Amino acid sequence: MKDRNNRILLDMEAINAYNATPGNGITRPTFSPEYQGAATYVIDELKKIGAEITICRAGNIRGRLPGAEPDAAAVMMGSHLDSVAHGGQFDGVVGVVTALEAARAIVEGQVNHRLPVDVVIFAEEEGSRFGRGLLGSSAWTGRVTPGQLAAIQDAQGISFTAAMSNAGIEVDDSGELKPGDVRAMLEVHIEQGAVLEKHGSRIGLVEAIAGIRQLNISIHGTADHAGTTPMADRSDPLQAAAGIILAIDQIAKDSGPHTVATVGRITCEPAQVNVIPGRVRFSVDVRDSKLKVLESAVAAIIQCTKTSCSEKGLSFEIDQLSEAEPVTLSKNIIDFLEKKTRSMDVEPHRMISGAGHDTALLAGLAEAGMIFVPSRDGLSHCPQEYSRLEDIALACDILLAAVIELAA
Ligand code: HGY
Ligand code: MN
Ligand code: MN
Repeated sequence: MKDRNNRILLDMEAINAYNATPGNGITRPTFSPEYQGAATYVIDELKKIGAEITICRAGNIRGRLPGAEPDAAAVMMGSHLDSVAHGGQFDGVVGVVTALEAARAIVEGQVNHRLPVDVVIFAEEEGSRFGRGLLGSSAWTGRVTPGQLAAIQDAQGISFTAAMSNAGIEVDDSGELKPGDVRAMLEVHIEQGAVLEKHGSRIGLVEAIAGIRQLNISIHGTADHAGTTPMADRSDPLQAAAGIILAIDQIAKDSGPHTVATVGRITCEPAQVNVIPGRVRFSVDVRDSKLKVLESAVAAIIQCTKTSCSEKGLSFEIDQLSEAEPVTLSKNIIDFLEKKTRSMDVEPHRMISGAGHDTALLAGLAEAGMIFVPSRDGLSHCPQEYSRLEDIALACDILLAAVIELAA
């Protein structure tokens, strides 16, 4: 097996050994002991090749190869190590290990590069611990202020900054990334869908990343006795929620060919078999690559909630958990990556990403591109997630060739 393939495999195995749910998918919440173990492994590997490590106030890790002009705008590559609960072994990890391996190749090959080359690990990409996705990259690019970051808490009431200090993380770069700091951002990621497989392509080049709105809808009724309360006398928020959730499915189908909406979490209080619920809360994740379509789908969901609750005499609140605008990635970078891919006798497939990525935030201040590898059966965010090592290694070769040329 090619040395590169072998090292990528060993890196992925080493990272995924840090897992809170062995045998039941990967669970690696940001700043958890498992996360710290995985991050420390990558940091140690970066230190072995002489990279300078800094950690910013939002927990993003950067390993820098300074280059001939260490103060110039850097070529950045990387992804994330946090996971959803019971997720897969490849989401985020593939982008980190290919960046690590490309950095090794640059150092071992004594490649002269003018610009700094950064390997980055973005914190809290999934939002699984602190409830807001793309949090590390949003804070690093100034979309989340230090005050907002300090106020964000996990389900146990531990704040983001307290969780960092509890994990013993020392911040040594409180700066925000500014235009001019980054020459380009490249991220390798699994596709997490079935488009590449359907097209028989080994490599996807992302033209746009879908926008996301994540909401939390709370509906308040009256908890009451399940046996003595006639149906006509009930204020049952779960009945309203059920109707809204069904309507959300139809709203997405009616909004646009690529619109998707998901209710992934629902809680019912007091959650007793013989008690009519008093309160129901559920999440809504809405996405589309066109801002107008996304916004009209969200507006329709809000209107549906208003109408349903007023008809039933129920009160409600809607909180926005997170938002990311749809982003078009750099045509220059896509053309450039396409040329690099074709030089390796592989025909890439241009596509939209339905999944959100940290690269969307970096695209606001630098030319950005994403290289996708196929996901078997399109599965992701589940233990069955799988991508072929040879596709990951190919993506690494393309990443390496691109970074060497961009940093020259
Ligand atoms: O939810 C997403 O799109 C990504 O996996 N965080
Ligand atoms: Mn991911
Ligand atoms: Mn993910």
